[in-house]
Amino acid sequence: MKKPADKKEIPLENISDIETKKLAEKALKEIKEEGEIFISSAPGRVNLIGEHTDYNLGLVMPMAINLRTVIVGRKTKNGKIKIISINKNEEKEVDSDKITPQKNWADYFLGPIYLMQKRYKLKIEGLEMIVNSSIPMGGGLSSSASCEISTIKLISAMFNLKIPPKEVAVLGRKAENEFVGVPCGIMDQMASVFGKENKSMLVNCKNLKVEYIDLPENWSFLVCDSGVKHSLGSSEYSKRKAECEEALRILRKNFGVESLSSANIKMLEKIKDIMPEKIFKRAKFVIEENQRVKEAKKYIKEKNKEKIFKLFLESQLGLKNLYEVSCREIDILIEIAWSFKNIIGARMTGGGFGGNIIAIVEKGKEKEFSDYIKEEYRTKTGIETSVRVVKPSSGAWAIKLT
Ligand code: GAF
Repeated sequence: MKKPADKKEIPLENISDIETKKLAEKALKEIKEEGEIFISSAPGRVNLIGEHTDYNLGLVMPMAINLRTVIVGRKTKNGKIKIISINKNEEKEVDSDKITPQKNWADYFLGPIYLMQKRYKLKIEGLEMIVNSSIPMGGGLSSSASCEISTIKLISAMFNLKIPPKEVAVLGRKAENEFVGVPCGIMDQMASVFGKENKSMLVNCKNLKVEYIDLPENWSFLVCDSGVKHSLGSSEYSKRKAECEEALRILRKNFGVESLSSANIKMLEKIKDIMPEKIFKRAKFVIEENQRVKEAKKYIKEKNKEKIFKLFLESQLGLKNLYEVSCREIDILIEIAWSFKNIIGARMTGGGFGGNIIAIVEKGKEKEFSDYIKEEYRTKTGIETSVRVVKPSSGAWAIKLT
């Protein structure tokens, strides 16, 4: 093995994305040997609107953001898969022919590798992967999906696999559902694969069709972290999913619909009396939220700030009162955002029970908004919020570096 001092500089000039470059520079310092080195980069996302509709085969409107998970990696011959996390300052190693869930952060990388070994009959002798991410973990900005998608892209580049983009997203979700054990929908993986600069996406989760929506140039997108992630999040997520299945069972029996997203409010009202109240509330939220995504597309195109404000507000109130996935801290943070005089729209983003809110303000108002929400949130809760301006960004990719 060569000493680090003897190592050649690895060229990064072909990488135009500044965030990736920054993350890669640090990761490359950990590569111990020269030879073929590959790099992958996958974004996190914010969901503008369409929450908890993905696993109901409905519509979502995420945008990929300029926070990314970068992996640099190389093939080895020692029969081991070694993953080094710069963020955690930890490394994990498993036998490459005996990958099983480790019940820790490594599973977001091992899951996709395991599935790819099986599906594409890959012979992996060994791998070394160094991961560096700027997506906060557990903040509802899809750090897990970005790890899965970055891994799939990296392995595809290394083994010269041409996997169609939708299959990449499906594989990422499968890894999370079956290997990590989280019953998520497909939104986050779709956003990480299909992101585009300056655009959000309208994804139909039934057929995985993606339509790109131009975002007004003078709108700025900010994420504000509530600073909490309530542990009941994952168990409540599974409960909501089961409640939606129960609502669908009753709706299907009466109207033959194939998903909650193909039902409507009239149908729901007709069977209100035979549906438990909680199940009714969950179904009402999903049906209305799906409708809001369609309206959001129209109002974004029209740059109609008042209508967007109202839609985001109704989405948030539905998440709080009907779907019951908000929490005290998010409610406070949102109320503060809504009270900012130049706000265009604000709502929680992601699964709920903490994490981040997304707020839209006009360009030039970012600092004023950030100072305002930080100060007010500190006064009301004693918690510091971190505010980040995020930009709609491109989806995942991978290349051979050397
Ligand atoms: C999480 C899940 F991973 C997504 O699939 C989605 O259901 C979201 O919560 C809620 O809209 O991010």
